[in-house]
Amino acid sequence: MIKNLNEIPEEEYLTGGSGACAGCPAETGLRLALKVLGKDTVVVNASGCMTLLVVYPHTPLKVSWMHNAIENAAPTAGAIARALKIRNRKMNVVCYAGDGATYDIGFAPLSAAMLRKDPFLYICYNNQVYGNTGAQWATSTPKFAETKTTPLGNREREKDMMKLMKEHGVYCATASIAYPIDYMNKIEKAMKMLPAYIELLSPCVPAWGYPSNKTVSIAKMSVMTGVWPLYEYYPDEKMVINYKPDKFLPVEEYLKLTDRYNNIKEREIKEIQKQVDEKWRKLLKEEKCINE
Ligand SMILES: Cc1ncc(C[n+]2csc(CCOP(=O)(O)OP(=O)(O)O)c2C)c(N)n1
Repeated sequence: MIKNLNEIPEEEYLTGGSGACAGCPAETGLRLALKVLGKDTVVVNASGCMTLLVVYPHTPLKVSWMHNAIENAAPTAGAIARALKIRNRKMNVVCYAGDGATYDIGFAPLSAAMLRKDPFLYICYNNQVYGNTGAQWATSTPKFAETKTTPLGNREREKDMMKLMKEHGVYCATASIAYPIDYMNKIEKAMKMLPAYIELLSPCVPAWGYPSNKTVSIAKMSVMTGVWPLYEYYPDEKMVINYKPDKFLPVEEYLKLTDRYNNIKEREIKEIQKQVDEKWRKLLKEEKCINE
């Protein structure tokens, strides 16, 4: 377990020269994941922004990489992990996919792979839109956020993916790029109880509309306002909430940091605040019930 920033391994398996945008936390998320997983790792990717990290014949990666159709990255990762096991090869397999691939297009294959208990780690970097195709609405898009296809603000609530994944009886956790130690330790833990699902909130510079040096502060604010709770479900049904301050900051502090809420109305901000408060009430109640 990593206890402080000095203990983060120095080895780099994702080096410079990738095609990701400046300030992209999805790329950092993979870089940090590989520091935990090490050189004997296969990354399976679903079509999306991260596909542009590796454009033949160039690659910033020092590990194996397999790009897949957007819908079937999870079963491919599962098959690779099973084949490696049969051949007695000790390698880690991680599927790294966006929220469009995870919540929507690849959801059924992901669900099946988790139920089959295929021994791989699935990390969803969640930028809450179809980023690579120009920021369209996905079922991960939060209510009232503007996207290319919801220019007046999204009218639907996002899907509760943690709740769905938990039903598969696997380790599930949320993470934030602003809390790298928490994220990396969750990866280390997850590798001991595969299959596992980790969801990393990934603010998106072009889609959310903010300066590229603000990625980490926006990610931090999502946690400090309670919008993005950090918590885990274990296969034995234990639940842990990792960050529980005495008081959260108002959600408005988070909403005003990005252009996607530029036209949000006062009553809509109140509705989001109510939604966040309600979610927390339920999470705390659930934690108490499960762990008692
Ligand atoms: C079946 C299928 N539908 C649509 C596409 C087009 N497509 C390529 S990348 C992409 C966006 C994926 O979004 P997401 O999974 O959220 O990842 P991000 O681009 O945000 O990294 C889409 C829709 C595709 N490749 N395959």
